[in-house]
Amino acid sequence: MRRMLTVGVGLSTSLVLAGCATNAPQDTFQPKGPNAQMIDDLQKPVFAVAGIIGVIVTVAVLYAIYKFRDRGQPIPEQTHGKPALEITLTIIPALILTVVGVFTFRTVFDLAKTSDTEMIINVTGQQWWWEYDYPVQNEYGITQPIITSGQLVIPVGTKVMLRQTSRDVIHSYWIPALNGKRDAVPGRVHLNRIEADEPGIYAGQCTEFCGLSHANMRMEAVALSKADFAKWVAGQLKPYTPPAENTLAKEGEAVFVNQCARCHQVNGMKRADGTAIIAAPDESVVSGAAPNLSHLMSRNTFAGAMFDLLNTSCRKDVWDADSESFGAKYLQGVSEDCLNQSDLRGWLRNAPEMKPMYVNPELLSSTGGKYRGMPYLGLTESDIEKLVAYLLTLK
Ligand code: HEC
Ligand SMILES: [Cu+2]
Repeated sequence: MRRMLTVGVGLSTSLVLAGCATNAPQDTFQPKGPNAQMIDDLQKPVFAVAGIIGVIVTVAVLYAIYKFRDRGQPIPEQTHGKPALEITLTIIPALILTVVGVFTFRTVFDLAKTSDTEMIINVTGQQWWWEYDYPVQNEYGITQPIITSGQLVIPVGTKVMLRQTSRDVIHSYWIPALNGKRDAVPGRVHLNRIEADEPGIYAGQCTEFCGLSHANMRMEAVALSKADFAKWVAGQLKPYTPPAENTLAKEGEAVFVNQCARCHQVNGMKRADGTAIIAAPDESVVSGAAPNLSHLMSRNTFAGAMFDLLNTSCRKDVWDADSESFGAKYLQGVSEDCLNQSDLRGWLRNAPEMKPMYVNPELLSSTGGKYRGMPYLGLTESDIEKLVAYLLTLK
């Protein structure tokens, strides 16, 4: 009995302690914006009420089990019904639930409010990354649609409406510091409002099981001051600058056109005869999409925010920056000195080895020859060298 008690107490204590962490970026109890704050304001009192009731009931049950345990005593007098007690015990929970219900409904409706939206971003989930496209919104300088992936960039203090959908299976978008989760369902558009109070990076991950790399389908919201956001927009709208002739990057561009451009769009890239190169990922990938790489080096993670594009020290510099200096650091993007060479090269060498993806040739017959994710391309080390030089120009 004693040993069982020790083991039980030990196990439950370690379970509770396992929940303690100073660096917990996906902690639901640390809201960083009004939507998440509304949820927090509801969950804390409800949790307290439920907790107190839980303790009272548990203690009462344990007491009754101990006190009235069978010691061979005679069966007590049997009675039927006690209306006063039964009515009281019905009314009290009903009252508690009514109060909780009123506040819950109010929060649910407040969270669903979209009439005061200030910015719209379309969010599309697919195995196993998120695409963001910003429709034209002249008031933010978005004079042409912007397409990016992995990191959702938003201005602080702005009510942003995410219009979510999916290209394949059901995913769920959740950045705990900014709002609750909302599913992304193929053929439907679900609205999800977020707003961040302060500049910084807010982490999240897909929360609807969506296949092999579900656990690697992460996302980050990057909040910038309004001035920095305008700079980011301007950067995303910069036209394509082909690498200079006779450089490694120029050779990399040629490799890219041969090996990558069928799936990955780089806006403004042209053939020698001046015609635009348009990717057709729908011919090779089940979801019909691959990340737009036009400004790859402006984000600092890749492949569903699973890997850093920045090396350890540059990453620390950006992620640990205070909210004053964060924006300027983020906007520097990834330079050659800061590039996480090993992960990017590893990705080009063999993507499915870095992130599990269904690219097994035996499975391709079931998907009409299409991949779920980026396949192994059998590139040579010299091609990889050239590609890295080229990708570094995609600022
Ligand atoms: C068959 C289509 C296909 C081809 C060909 C392909 N990719 Fe990809 N690539 C993808 C898909 C799909 C993803 C998203 C994978 C994920 O994040 O899970 C991706 C992701 C990436 C990423 C990460 C982008 C981001 O923002 O997360 C980079 C960088 C990349 N590919 C570079 C390349 C390069 C360079 C080539 C050519 C050598 C190439 N890819 C060829 C389909 C392809
Ligand atoms: Cu998912």
